[in-house]
Amino acid sequence: MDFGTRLKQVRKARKMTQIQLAELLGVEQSAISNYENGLRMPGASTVVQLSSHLGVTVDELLIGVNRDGVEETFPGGNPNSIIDLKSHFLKDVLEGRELSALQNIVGDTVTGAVMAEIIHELIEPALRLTGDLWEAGELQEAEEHLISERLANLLSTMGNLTQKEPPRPYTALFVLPGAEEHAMALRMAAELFSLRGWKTLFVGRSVPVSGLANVVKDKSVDLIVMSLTMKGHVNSAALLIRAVDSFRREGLPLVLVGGEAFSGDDNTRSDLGADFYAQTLKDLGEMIPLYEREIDSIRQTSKL
Ligand code: B12
Repeated sequence: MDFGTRLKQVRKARKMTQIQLAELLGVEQSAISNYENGLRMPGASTVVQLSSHLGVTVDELLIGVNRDGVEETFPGGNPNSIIDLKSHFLKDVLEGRELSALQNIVGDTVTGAVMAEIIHELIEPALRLTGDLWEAGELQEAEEHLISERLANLLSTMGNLTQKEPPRPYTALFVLPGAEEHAMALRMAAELFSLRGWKTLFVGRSVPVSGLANVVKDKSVDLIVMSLTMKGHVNSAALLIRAVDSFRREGLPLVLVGGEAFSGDDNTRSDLGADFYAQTLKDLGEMIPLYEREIDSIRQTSKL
C-alpha cells in the first residue's frame, strides 16, 4: 500500500476530515489531498507532525508496520470509545501518544462526565497495571516514573479542556503528608472537586506547617485533602492534622483523608483524627455534597 492510501486510511480511522487534519498542521486542505492522491510527498518534519496528530508512529505511516514489525490494519483496529482505548492505553502512554489517542475519541471539549470516566476507567487502571507490571519485573523503574509523569500531564491537560460545573463557594487544598510521594490519587481527587465547581489548590508534597497555616488563612481554605499510601507515613499525617487543629479558625478548615495506608483499618482512623475518610475516588461523587453541607452548617453556626 502506498503512503497516500495509508494516510487516508489512518485519517478516516481517526474520523478526521482533510480540513481538520490540515488545520492541525497549519496547511491548506489541498496539501492533504495531494498527499493522499500521491501527487506530492510531505517533507520529513511534516511526516513527524502527521504521525503525532494521527497517533501513529512514523514507521506505521511510512511503511505500514508498528514498532514490533507487525503490519497494522487500521480500520476496526483502532479504539473508538474510552473502553476500547483501555487495552491500548499503557502502550500509548509509553510511546508518548496518550493525548492524541484520547483526543481522537473525546475531541477538544470534554464534559465533566467524560473526564470522570477518563479518571476512573483509564488513568486509575493504567496506574494499577503499571504497579503490577513493575512488581512482575516487566517494567523498569524509570518507565514507572515516566508513566506517572505522563499521566499527571495528561490529567492536567484534559482538566483544562473540561467544562466544569459553575463555581461553588468552597476551596480545597491538596497536600501529601510527610515523605509521601504517591500523588496521583490526590491529583485525581483535586480534579473531581474542580469538576464540581470547587476552587482547588494543589500543593502536593508537604510544606512546612507555618506555610500551610498562611495559605489556609490567605485563601480561606474550607477543606484540606490528604492522600496516604504508605503506612510508614501515618504518623506524619497525624502530626499534620494536629497542626491544622492548632490554626483552625471558627471550625474551618476540615480535613479529609483517603488512601491505601488506612483502608479498612479503624485503629489507624482513630489515631489520625481527620474529620472525613473516603475509601475510593468513586466515593467522592456522593461525598462532596455532604462536605459542602457540613461546611455550610459550620459557617452558619459561626455567624450566630
Ligand atoms: C506510581 C507509583 C509510584 C510513583 C509515584 C509517582 C507519583 N507522582 O505519584 C513513584 C515512582 C514516585 C513511587 C515511589 C515509591 N513507591 Co510506589 N507505586 C506507584 C504505583 C505503581 C501506582 C500508585 C498510584 O498512583 N495508583 C493509582 C491510584 C489511583 O490508586 P491508589 O493510590 O491506590 O488510590 C486508591 C485509593 O487508595 C483511594 N485514594 C488514595 N488517595 C486518596 C485520597 C482521597 C481524598 C480519596 C477520596 C481517595 C484516595 O483512591 C484510589 C482508588 O479509587 C503503585 C502500585 C499500585 N498498585 O498502586 C506503587 C506502590 C504504591 N509503591 C510502592 C512503593 C513500595 C514505593 C517506594 C517505596 C518504592 C521505592 N523502592 O522507592 C517509593 C516510595 C516513595 C514515597 N516516599 O512515597 C508500593 C507500596 C506498598 C505499601 N503499601 O507500602 C506499591 C503498592 C507498589 C508495590 N506493589 O510494591 N511509586
